Amino acid sequence: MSTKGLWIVIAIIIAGVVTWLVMRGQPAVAPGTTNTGNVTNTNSEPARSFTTGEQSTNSTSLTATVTITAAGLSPTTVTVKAGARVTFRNQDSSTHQISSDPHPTHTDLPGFDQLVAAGGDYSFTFRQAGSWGFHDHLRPTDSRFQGTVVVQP
Ligand SMILES: [Cu+2]
Repeated sequence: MSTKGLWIVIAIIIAGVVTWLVMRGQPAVAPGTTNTGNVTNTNSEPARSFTTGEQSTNSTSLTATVTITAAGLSPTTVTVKAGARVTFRNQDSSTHQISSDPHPTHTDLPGFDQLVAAGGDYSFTFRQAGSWGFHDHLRPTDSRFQGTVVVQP
């Protein structure tokens, strides 16, 4: 008798958990970010007189790179120290324009605004601490191309 009761309780718990999982799973959008890992190390850019062999493991560093692909920016937020140079590398086959917020005036950080041709890159030095939002001026409503550079003092 008590065994049967126990099974009923277990069945109810399982049903509850399954229901909860299903309800919980509904709004969760399946990650549509397909990271095309076709990063071929083509050293097509001109040699740079920039030979720092060390790689910073700090979360805030003096350099950061944001990669632009057809899927969007990666990463969308970078955190660096004041004076850091952030490079926007366009690995997409179309031109993008990295521009300071707000669109279309780009007045938050004047000068942080440049067309980046396919295969090209754009480096900007962030001297002023703050949280600098930016967007792709050619796709101002596409959130995949909106990001933030957090500059720590
Ligand atoms: Cu704009």
